[in-house]
Amino acid sequence: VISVQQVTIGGPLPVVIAGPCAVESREQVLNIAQFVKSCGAQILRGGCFKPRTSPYSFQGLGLEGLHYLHEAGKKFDLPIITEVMSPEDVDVVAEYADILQIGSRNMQNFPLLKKVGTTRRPIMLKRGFMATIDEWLSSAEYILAMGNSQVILCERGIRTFESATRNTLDISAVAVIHERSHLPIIIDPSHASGNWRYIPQLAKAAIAVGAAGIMVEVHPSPKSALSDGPQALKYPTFRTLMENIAGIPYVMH
Ligand SMILES: [Mn+2]
Repeated sequence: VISVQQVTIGGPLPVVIAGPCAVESREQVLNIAQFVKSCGAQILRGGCFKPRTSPYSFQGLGLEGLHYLHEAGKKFDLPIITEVMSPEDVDVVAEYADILQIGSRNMQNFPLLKKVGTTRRPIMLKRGFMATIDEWLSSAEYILAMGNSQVILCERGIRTFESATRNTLDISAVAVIHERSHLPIIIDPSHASGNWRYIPQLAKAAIAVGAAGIMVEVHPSPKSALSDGPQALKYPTFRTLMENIAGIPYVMH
């Protein structure tokens, strides 16, 4: 069980982490933070250092974005999570972010794993989209072995032959992790599906299977989002999702 300020991850209730794929401006992240807080989200997400498939895509606001995210978290009393991409950024990101995220593409970046293992912040380790559960747990060991016991796993879909969704959500990973590990596991239906239409159903499945929570991308205007617009939930959809998951029986593992 991992505690971040007033939030407990892996405790008796599932947590909801929500926010934009990328911090695009101060106004954007303040607006989204206020909205997701009003719906009951407990943690604010936002990408500042973005690992994009193309070098010509928006790369994130970097440290400037982190300051906006930090301000929004403070203002609306939400712990914040953001991705750190390189070992040299770890110290500054750990200074401002409450949880550090290791992205799917960096799951086996061992120098980065060792470096975040030296911080005192909880680490959310996303599953590599080509990684087995064993490889994922071995990566978690890199962080644990450095003395940081606060590791949160995040299943975000794996690459399969199926092309109807961006990735294939491996819901069975939750059951396997519950058997093999003591670490809490979160589901990210946004990156798993790549399509906002499927997210409410996958989020409900995540709660029902006993995941410690979900992480979803929310944007007031997905069409103008600088990254991952097709999978961003509009405000009304997110609010409905929050209402719906509140009624799902949750089995703690
Ligand atoms: Mn994203």
